[in-house]
Amino acid sequence: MKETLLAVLKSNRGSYVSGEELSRRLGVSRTAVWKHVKALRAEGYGIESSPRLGYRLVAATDLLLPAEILDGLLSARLGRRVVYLDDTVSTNRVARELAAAGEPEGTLVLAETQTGGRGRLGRNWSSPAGGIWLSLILRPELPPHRLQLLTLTAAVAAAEACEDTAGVSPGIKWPNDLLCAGRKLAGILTEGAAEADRLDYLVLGVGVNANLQEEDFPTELRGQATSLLLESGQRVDRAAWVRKFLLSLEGYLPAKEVVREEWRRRAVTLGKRVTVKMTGRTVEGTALDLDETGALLVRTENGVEAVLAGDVTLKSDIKEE
Ligand code: BT5
Repeated sequence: MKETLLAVLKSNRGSYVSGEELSRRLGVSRTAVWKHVKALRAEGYGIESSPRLGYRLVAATDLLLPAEILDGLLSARLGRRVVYLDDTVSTNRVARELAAAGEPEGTLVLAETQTGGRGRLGRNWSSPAGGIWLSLILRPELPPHRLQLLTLTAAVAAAEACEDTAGVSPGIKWPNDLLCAGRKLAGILTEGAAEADRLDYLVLGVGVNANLQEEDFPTELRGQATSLLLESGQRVDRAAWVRKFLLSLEGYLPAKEVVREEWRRRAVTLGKRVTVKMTGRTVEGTALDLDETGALLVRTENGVEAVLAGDVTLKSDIKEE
């Protein structure tokens, strides 16, 4: 009912629709229409009312409500079901629990804030209001050794969404960072469960600093982190960002070859001197390319090494001859 009311108001955006017409189209009393208008206002929709003219929608909500994501969503499979949470510990955690209980591919979990947002290796991810904190359930038919490609695919799709909706073109630092002039704009955390050599599910967690001001970041991140708002000077339509991300990602799945080309085009790591910290050891050398599994190829003193997981620090801007 509320959704239908919203759809009618949206299709007449800016103009009044009389209470009488709304009650006729919805098949409910005018008092019931008024109750739903109040509920929509509580969700952040700007709806003006006039005793003579009726109701009109003047401002969309700022929240990432399912109705906002679904309105204009062009992807066929991804994001068709949205689990929306005002506040949660971590959307990845919720998505993992849902996936383990049999939730199908494509379900999207979104939260306005996270109290225990996670980065890789148990690190924290700061998730104040105004960002985009999402997790997507995938059930890809990919051999486990090619899973890294999905993180890279998500990074490319996220970069495209930033370009499309905010005019911001981030670079990608292997494997999962979206950067603007060295500051972190977004990160990706891929988690999965496998049985033997078959993958049961994969949860793709994406965190984007969308409409965050410098003071929204904890002090230790200021100067290191950036947001779409800080980069473009404008607030981004977060729902449009999510829709574009889902559409781009769907187009690249299951990790098509073209992803590696798109990734290379945005890479800030290739051709640079890097230090890669892995569990237990560190590799130094020049980042050469990605291999077909998404591993980073690094030329070291001992030859070329394929790095599957690790933290990259760029040593300098010296290009490889
Ligand atoms: C990442 O880890 O970059 C993965 C971040 C994934 C977050 C999403 S949000 C939705 C979903 N639910 C979750 O619980 N997680 C996912 P990593 O490469 O380990 O980077 C973590 C490091 O980035 C931290 O140690 C901080 O230094 C820095 N950091 C933390 N919060 C940040 C933020 N909001 N913006 C920029 N940098 C941040």
